[in-house]
Amino acid sequence: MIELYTWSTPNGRKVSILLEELGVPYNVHPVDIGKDEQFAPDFLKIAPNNRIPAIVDRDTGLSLMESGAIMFHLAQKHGQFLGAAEDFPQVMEWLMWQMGGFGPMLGQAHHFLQFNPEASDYAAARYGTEAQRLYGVLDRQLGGRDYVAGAGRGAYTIADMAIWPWAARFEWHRVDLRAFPNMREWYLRIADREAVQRGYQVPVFAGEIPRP
Ligand SMILES: N[C@@H](CCC(=O)N[C@@H](CS)C(=O)NCC(=O)O)C(=O)O
Repeated sequence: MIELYTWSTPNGRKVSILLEELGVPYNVHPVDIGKDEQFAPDFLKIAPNNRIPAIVDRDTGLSLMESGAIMFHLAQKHGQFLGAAEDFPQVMEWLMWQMGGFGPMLGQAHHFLQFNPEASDYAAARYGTEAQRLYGVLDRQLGGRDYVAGAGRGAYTIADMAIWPWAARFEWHRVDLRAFPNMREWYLRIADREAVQRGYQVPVFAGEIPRP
């Protein structure tokens, strides 16, 4: 049994989507970051970086923070969503691209474009331009493919599940997904999955998935 500590954000949804895709049982522990619950001493014991998501795997006693590490652990444990053996380096490449770029840069875009757009023209331009660049990178990767990693048209893996919840905030990034047609098709393909629809609404219903 997995204990999932999460909130309704892109990083949190990565793990709830994967758990739904795996179909494994899990208990949800909401950590409302709007109320600073991520700083509670009990949560710190599980997540030393004070951020969601985190899990405790009760089968082994392992506690883990960092969504990429959690996803890799769960996918490896259940032998799913890592693609074929020869796909593995590319799955990691795009998972790391999300962890190092598509997540952190777009997280800054949320602050400077969505929450405080008047604060700094420089910051808004910097993160707005970077968002457009990252969407362009993904759109090019998805040309002629169904999923980001894997041979041929690709395989649905944790790399897609890591990137997709961030793409679901395209409106906050001031991105018109119609300008990135390969990515839009990929986004809608994943949005149509029932497991994704369930995982998106963990731990609380947060409105319908945006459809460009
Ligand atoms: N690299 C971490 C980032 C986690 C992260 O930034 N989580 C956000 C929500 S999406 C959070 O907990 N924010 C609380 C805060 O900023 O205090 C991961 O991928 O798990």
